[in-house]
Amino acid sequence: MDQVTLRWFSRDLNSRGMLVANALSDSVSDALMAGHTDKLQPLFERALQDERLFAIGLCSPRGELLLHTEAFPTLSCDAAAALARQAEPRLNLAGGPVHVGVHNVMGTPPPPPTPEVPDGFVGPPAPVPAAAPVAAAPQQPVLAGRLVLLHDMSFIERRSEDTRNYLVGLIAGLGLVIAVITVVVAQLSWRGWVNGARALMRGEVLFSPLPSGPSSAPAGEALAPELIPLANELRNRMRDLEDEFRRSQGLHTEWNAERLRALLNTHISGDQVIVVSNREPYIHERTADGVIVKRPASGLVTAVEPVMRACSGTWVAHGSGSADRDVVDAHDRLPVPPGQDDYWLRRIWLTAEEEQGYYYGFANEGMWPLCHVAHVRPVFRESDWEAYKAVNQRFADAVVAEARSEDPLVLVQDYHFALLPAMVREKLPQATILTFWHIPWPNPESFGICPWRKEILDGMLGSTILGFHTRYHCKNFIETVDRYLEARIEHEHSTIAFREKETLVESYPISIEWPQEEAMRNWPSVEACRQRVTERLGLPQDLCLAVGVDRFDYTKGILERLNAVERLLEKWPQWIGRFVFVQVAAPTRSALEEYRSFQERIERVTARINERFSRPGYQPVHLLAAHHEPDAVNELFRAADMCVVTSLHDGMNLVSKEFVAARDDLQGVLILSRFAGAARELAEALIVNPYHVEETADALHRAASMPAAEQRERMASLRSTVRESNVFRWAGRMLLDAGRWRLRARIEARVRRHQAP
Ligand code: ADQ
Repeated sequence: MDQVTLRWFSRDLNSRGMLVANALSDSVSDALMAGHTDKLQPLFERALQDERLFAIGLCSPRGELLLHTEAFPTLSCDAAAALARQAEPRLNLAGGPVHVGVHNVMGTPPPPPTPEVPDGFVGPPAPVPAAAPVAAAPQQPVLAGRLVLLHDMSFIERRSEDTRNYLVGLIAGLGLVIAVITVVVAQLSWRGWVNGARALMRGEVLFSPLPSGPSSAPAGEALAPELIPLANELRNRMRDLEDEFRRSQGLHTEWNAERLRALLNTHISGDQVIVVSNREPYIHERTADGVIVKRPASGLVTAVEPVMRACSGTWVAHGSGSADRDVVDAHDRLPVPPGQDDYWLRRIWLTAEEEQGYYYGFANEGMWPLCHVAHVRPVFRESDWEAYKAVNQRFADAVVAEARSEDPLVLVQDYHFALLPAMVREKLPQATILTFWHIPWPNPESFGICPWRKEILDGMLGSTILGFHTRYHCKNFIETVDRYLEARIEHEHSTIAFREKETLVESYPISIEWPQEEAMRNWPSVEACRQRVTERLGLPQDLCLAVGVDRFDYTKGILERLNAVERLLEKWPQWIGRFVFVQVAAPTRSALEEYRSFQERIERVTARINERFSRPGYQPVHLLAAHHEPDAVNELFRAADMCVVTSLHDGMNLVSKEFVAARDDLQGVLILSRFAGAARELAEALIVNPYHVEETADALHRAASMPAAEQRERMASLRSTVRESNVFRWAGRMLLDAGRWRLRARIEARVRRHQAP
């Protein structure tokens, strides 16, 4: 029993004792005054029926123990009084402690007896002393005795024990309830934390702005409020690290127009840059409204145009527009882009026969299917070959005519000009000729079917540097040279020595120009794009929109894509009415039977699918066989839920990169053929084998059902790849190699001059 409890109970017992003493005091005082204390014994015994009263003793005012109950210990009245005065009036007995209380009992002594008057005495009344009261005054109470009350204290221990047990039980119960509540609350907030932490780990809230409201966060993945400061902190830290990394890398990571220009000024300073391609970057067409300027749907143009704007050279290309001749000067030149005049476009005019033989015939019926191995047989006609040679020579002559020095930097584009490098080299031996092959290079067996394989390889090896999109294509080319030419190959340096000249064979994955911040700010929002596209095509708003953007070319896998859409609707009928595929296809090479029949076949398959799955107000496939301006293509990319690229074979494929660049909202899924060069860089796309209809249909289903968070994660990674590996990097790496090569060539020439007798 602790001191506090004891003191508390002592006070309680004192008050109880007073009550008992008060109750007994009248009887006790009467008995004492009357001197009949023996009558008190039964009274005391009755009082002891209160279980807490242990014994009662009665003391005289002089301290003699007059009376006591049976259990009263050997305790004198003085000792009891001394104990009772203590702060803890306790007396330890064999049976346990007792509380000692001593209470005064006051009594009024009986009045003194009045003098007796004899019977019959009549006389005058006795004189009353002046001081004596008239009537008998009441007696003052005097101490009649003291009650000694001994209270059993064992009940305090019992009570204390009970209280302790009760308290322990209460605390245990409370603890249990609190624990249960804590577990429930913790469970709930832990889930929030875990989801938030997961989102953090996935980098969602680090790469994208924090969700502004519940609706903007993917279901169940809102960041717990307590994680927001952590996310901010992490994001800032990541930004710092990124900046630090960039700084530590200096200029070597970020490629942009300025850096390319700086490189041209340092490594190729004062050197003239001439680009040669079949397709011109701007086509002037005569229409009913006058002359209009069009940009062709061409990956090559998309890639090379920003380079030319950066280096202000001359671009030699076939003038194919109906109004092209009307806008050039006396030297068949005009400054472009219209209104900006960054570089010169030199147009070459071809007759219909020349175009037929060189372009449609040898290039597109021969070389294109030969290099793509897309199960369309190449056609090799002698007349086409002759035209090809003649046109290559004409372009080579134009390059030589445009050259202002004996060593210009000539950038030859694509399979239309396989012979041109050697032709230019013949006239300008000091020129640095950089040939980029935009399409794949097949294995030696496939290439071997070309009747003029040696001439083609010979012509290409006139290049100083020969670029392909991938190492795989480089390897195929080197093996092909090894098979068909007598050349010295240095695999370690990836060079081929042929006819006393060396050619470096290197991979330069092409890309797009990453959109400028300002341009991106001016883009209509994704929601606005969606609204415009759905309104224009009469589509419901809440649908899954897949898009394909290509030239109408059999290598692009448009047929395989349509088959996959059909299979999707068969296999997952829940998508009928909710999945729409929009294929934008720019007619191309329509003069060729293969292309015309391909387009007709696509139209037939589209009609078949629409017949099978159309419902009132719903048509699953929309085929837009038309050229679209870049803004319209961008709008479509931004409106879509996925972009489908299923090329059967593609050098790189820029559509996939343009789609990624368009999605600054980090949404949208890219489905990409493993046979496109881009698949080597864009690993976070859903990579498919387009020949496998089932696999492609499954990918469509997966893309259509992909959670927003996964889309964000994949898209963020894709975007950082495309942003870094942009077209300036492609051009910059080639030009750096060219610059090194030129430096080496100049040093060698100087050494030779010194050595000359
Ligand atoms: P292409 O075969 O033309 O290019 P791709 O790389 O996809 O293929 O580029 C096509 C370009 O044309 C893109 O910029 C795209 O936006 C545009 N385009 C496509 N369809 C269009 C349409 N209907 N309307 C408007 N624009 C459209 C070749 C090789 C590729 C290689 C490029 C660059 O075949 O493998 O990536 O050169 O080297």
